[in-house]
Formats: sequence, structure tokens, C-alpha cells
Amino acid sequence: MRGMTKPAVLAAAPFPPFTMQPLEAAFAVHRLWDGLDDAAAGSIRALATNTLFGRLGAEVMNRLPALEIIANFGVGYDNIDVAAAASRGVMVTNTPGVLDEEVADLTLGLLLSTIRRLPQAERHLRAGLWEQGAFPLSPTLRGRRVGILGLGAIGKAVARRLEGFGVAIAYHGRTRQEGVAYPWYPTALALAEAVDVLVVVVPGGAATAGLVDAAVLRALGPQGVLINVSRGSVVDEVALIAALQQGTILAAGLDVFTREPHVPADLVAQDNAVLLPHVGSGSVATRTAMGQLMIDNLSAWFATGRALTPVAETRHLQR
Ligand code: NAP
Ligand code: 8YV
Repeated sequence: MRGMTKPAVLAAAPFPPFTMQPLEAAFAVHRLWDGLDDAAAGSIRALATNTLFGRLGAEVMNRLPALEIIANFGVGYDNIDVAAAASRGVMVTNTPGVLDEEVADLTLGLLLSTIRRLPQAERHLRAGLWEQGAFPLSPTLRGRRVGILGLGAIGKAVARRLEGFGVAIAYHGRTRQEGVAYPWYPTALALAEAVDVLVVVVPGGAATAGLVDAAVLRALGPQGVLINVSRGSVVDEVALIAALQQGTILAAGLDVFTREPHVPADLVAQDNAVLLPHVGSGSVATRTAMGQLMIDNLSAWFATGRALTPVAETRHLQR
């Protein structure tokens, strides 16, 4: 781009240095958290944002009359009002493909930690309690039936791993998938009735809000284990806390919460919950790949008018 003006990009969130540096090398980057005057706002052609940054709605887009593209650092884009973007002709991109295996690894780690009570066992040792007695025997993954709620890119990577663990697999999505041999259930409730582990990997947003409710938790049953790596909004957190307190289900492993980074004290107090601070994709290698794909989407857009990984709702805006 020597001799050419670099496109103005607004960073809505502070990205890690391994993303910020190449972003600033390629574009004229403005930082939203430093404030944005009207002249700068008028020059912004792209917005780079982060799944964890918070809701990016019409009010922000309205301030940016030259906005062409919003590039998300993350595959889930429930943080972006895509309808508002599409109605303004603004392209939206996300980061599919580069994080599936990492998130699936974490999901299996969380599942095993939750059922075999690994964090609790480690706390037992560190507290010097082993000298006083063995850690209590745990429940088992053996003989369980695992339901995957959302058999998409990450859900399939989870299923591939579960096959190696020799457990039965079933799934629910809005449609039965051609060429998938696992039993399909038409509702989340029907899936929960058929399994005793539910792994939640659907996208967040209005369509899935509260999909795992008190009835689904009841159907999972007293030996049931809930694993959520999708979005906190998918699970009714109040109903989940009650289910953990009352033994309606056995245990839960959660990487995501309704109001991150806040985690309700009643959830933290539960010994039958394993809680992680949204680290599914959180390795240096995978976050670097996500940042690079976000930047590559912007570069491709400015060079060719076509994004690399547009979200479905704005795919028609490819030039
Ligand atoms: P994906 O490939 O789009 O798969 C999503 C799956 O969910 C599809 O199989 C889809 O099947 C199903 N689904 C969508 N809407 C549904 C609904 N209303 N009811 C039931 N099923 C529905 O997405 P992905 O790449 O696997 O990512 C899934 C989500 O994981 C992301 O959106 C994000 O929220 C989350 N995530 C979390 C982390 C983390 O760090 N914890 C990291 C990455 C992603 P149908 O179309 O047949 O319904
Ligand atoms: C990250 C995610 O936590 O991709 C997603 O949807 O939730 C995660 O990969 C996030 O994007 C990092 O900010």
C-alpha cells in the first residue's frame, strides 16, 4: 500500500499485541476506548471488534457514515446487530475454522474435569487433605450417552473426540443433517430426555436464548451433566443454579456465563460446578490465528470487495 492512504479502521476493543501490531501495520487504526471525534468517525471504513467487547448496535454504526465492514475477532457474532449492519449494506465477518479443534479440546477437558472432579481433586491435594484421607470416588463417563446441542463445526470436532472415548452420541439442531449417523432429536428437550450429558455448542442470540431451561435440566436427570461452551444466554442461569443446588442434575461445566465477566456467587459456591473464564479458544496460537483471519478479512475486502469469511446474513454483500 506504499503511497496510498491506509483505510481507517476503528478498533472497538483492545486486541492482544500479536493482533494489534499487524492491524496497525496494515491500517490507520483509531481506538474507540480513546474516544472518537466526528471528523475521525467520518473517515472510518471498518470496525474491528471482539466477541467479548459487548453489544455493537445501530447507535455505533450510525456514528460511522463511511462504514463498509465489521470484522469480528471470534466465530460467534451475537455481539453484533447483524440486521442493522445488513440494512446499512455493511459486511460482517467472523473467524470460523481456525478455532474448532482448540475449542473442542477444551470442551473435552471441561467434560472430564466435571465428571471426574479433577479441579476438586487437585484442590484436595493442594490443601494437604490427601494425608488425612483419599479423595472421594467420582462419577464416570463410562457408559454415558452424550447429546450435542448444536452439531456444527465445533460440535462435530467434539463428536470426533467423543468417538475415541467410546460413548454414544446424539444431537439436536433445527434440521437433521444428511450423512450424519448419530440419532437426531427434534427438540432440545427430547435430546435431554435421551442422554445424560448435554454439551451445548449452539450460537448465542435471540433464537437460542434460554434454550436450556428448567424443563431441559429436569429431563437430563439426577445423573445428568451439563457442559456449556457456547454462550451464557443459551442456558437459564437461575434455573441452572437451582438445579445444581437441588440435585436436579449432577454437575455442570461452564466456560460461558450470562453476564461475563460477572459470575453469580451462588454458582461459584457450588462444588458440583467447574467454572472457566471463557477460555475455549484461549491459546496464544489460536488467538493469533483468529486475529490474523480478522485482519485478512479486512485486507481482502479493501483489495477485492470480497471478504474471506462473511457471516450468512451479509454474504449477499460480496461485490
Ligand atoms: P456453527 O458451525 O454455525 O454450528 C452451530 C450449530 O448450532 C449448527 O449445527 C446449527 O444447526 C445449530 N443451531 C443453530 N441455531 C440453532 C437453534 N436455534 N436451535 C438449535 N440448534 C441451532 O457454529 P460453531 O462454529 O460450531 O460455533 C458455535 C458457537 O460456539 C459460536 O456461535 C459461539 O457462540 C461458541 N463459541 C464459544 C467459544 C468459547 O470460547 N467458549 C469459542 C468459539 C465459539 P442447525 O442450523 O441445523 O440448527
Ligand atoms: C473468544 C468465542 O472467547 O469465537 C467465539 O465465539 O467466544 C471465543 O473464541 C472470543 O472471540 C475472544 O474474544
